[in-house]
Amino acid sequence: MTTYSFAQPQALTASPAWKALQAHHRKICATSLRQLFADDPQRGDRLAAEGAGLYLDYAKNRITDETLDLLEKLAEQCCLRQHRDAMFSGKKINVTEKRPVLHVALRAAANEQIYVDGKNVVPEVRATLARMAEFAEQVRSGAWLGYTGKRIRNVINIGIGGSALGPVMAYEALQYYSRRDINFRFVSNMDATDFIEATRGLDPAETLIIICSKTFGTLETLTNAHAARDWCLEKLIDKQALRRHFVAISTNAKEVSRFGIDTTDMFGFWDWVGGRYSLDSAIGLSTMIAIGAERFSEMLDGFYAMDLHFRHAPLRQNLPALMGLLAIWNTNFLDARTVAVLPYEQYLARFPAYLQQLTMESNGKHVTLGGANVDYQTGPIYWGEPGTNGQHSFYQLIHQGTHLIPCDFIGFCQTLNPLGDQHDELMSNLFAQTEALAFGKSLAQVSAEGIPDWQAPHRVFQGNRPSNTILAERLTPYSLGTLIALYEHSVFTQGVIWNIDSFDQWGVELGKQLARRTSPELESSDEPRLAHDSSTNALMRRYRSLKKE
Ligand code: G6Q
Repeated sequence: MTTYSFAQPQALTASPAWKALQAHHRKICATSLRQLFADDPQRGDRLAAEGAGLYLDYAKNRITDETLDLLEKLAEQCCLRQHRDAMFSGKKINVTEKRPVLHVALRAAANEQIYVDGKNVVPEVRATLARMAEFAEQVRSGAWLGYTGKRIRNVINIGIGGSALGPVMAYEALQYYSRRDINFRFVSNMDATDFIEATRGLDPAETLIIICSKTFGTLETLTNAHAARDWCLEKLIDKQALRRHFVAISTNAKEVSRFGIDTTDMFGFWDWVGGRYSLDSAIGLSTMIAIGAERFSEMLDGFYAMDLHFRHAPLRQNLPALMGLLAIWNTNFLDARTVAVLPYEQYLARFPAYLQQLTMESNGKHVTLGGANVDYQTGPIYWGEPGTNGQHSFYQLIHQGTHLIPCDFIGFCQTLNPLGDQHDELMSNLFAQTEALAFGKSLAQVSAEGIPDWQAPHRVFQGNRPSNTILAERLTPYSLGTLIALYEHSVFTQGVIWNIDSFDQWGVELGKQLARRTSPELESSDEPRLAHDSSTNALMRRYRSLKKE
């Protein structure tokens, strides 16, 4: 198959590869990780892969070589390779929105050619990056001044969802590399507290506001953008001032200019970039101002290196494909419903939140590309916190609870902030946790430690709990890029197997519509006739009456 086609030859669960995996699962489900490691002393070296500077240890998954063979057959049956090539060549694989999916074009090398409707998009991408770089460097150097001649000391990014989570996560992740004499703040919530707290203590004359909205029609973002305009004008008075303090990132030039931002102060992107895949586009402007154009370009190089790896590495060494297929195994055959992402790196504190959108908005779907209801689980719930903090809260459940929770541990061999032997301590916790999850502690071991019989059962760890460990040398813009692209392509791999559209988000659209209907009913001064269900009516009446008081 060389051309893109979304039609799977038969229902996934009735397909030979799926049935073979089910039979295989029945055969090996009683085999423990303890046994698998005992049977093969080389397992830890064999079940590992390296690509784009990342090392993936997947030996602590409940798999055998046969599992991998069968998962590879599943990938072939579902045409993973062909779908991947379709994405990279600009085919309209987002079928419900009839769009190509080309975040990979945002980091493609300058000499690559990727066509959308007969036009190579790479030169446009590069031209936008060059404009962003020029602007970012002006702000950083102080050449770009506010209306009253003051330097820009504060940058506020206003946007929500895909127009916020990437910028916040990347800013925090790369804070080590960022300018410390510029404050970066992020406003997304409709709750005015977000805007009020973000602007508290800031001088509008020293503030640059970046309005990020692909559609420029999102209620939260426009509301906060208007609040920001009022906040600026209260101090700066003259509307002309806004040109020195506002820029827009959008695909919608008409709405940008209707809002009052000159389109020469707008950085564009394209409808083939999904919100949650847009950090590499102009949506990353705040990141570029924070770390500079050169480091931003290193981040894009990291993404690109993982793109090349995903395209060219054989499946057994292909990190995103392996992670995606292991997620299928854990979700659909071991019946795991969630995945914990556990970065042992404080700078990645927002990485799990970023991944929640990437994974769950992409693969939280219940129908196939053809519109049929699926009869298997799709995207699991992603969640997590940095280690070691999580160890003192929810790890209890991961170790001894009744849910099976596959974990992704992420660690770096070198720290950016050396302090005594703290980094060794941190990493020893990571390694020890993966060991404890896999191998547990039996009743015999507990008793041998002299634990009294009555307490011993409480101190048993069943083990056999799967995890991946991802190691990189050091947290840099480049390694961050590889890490994000790793998950992007893992999500893609899962979506292909499940035969769903990983690139639409109709569930998000619903929220946008519903709020438009209810808000006039809350705001009107006359008692409105509410025609919701009795529960919603009662809640709204209660809110209206208490709000008056
Ligand atoms: C992401 C989603 C969604 C979107 C926000 C903001 O993939 O589409 O999270 O990013 O709803 O949309 P705008 O950028 O259009 O304001």
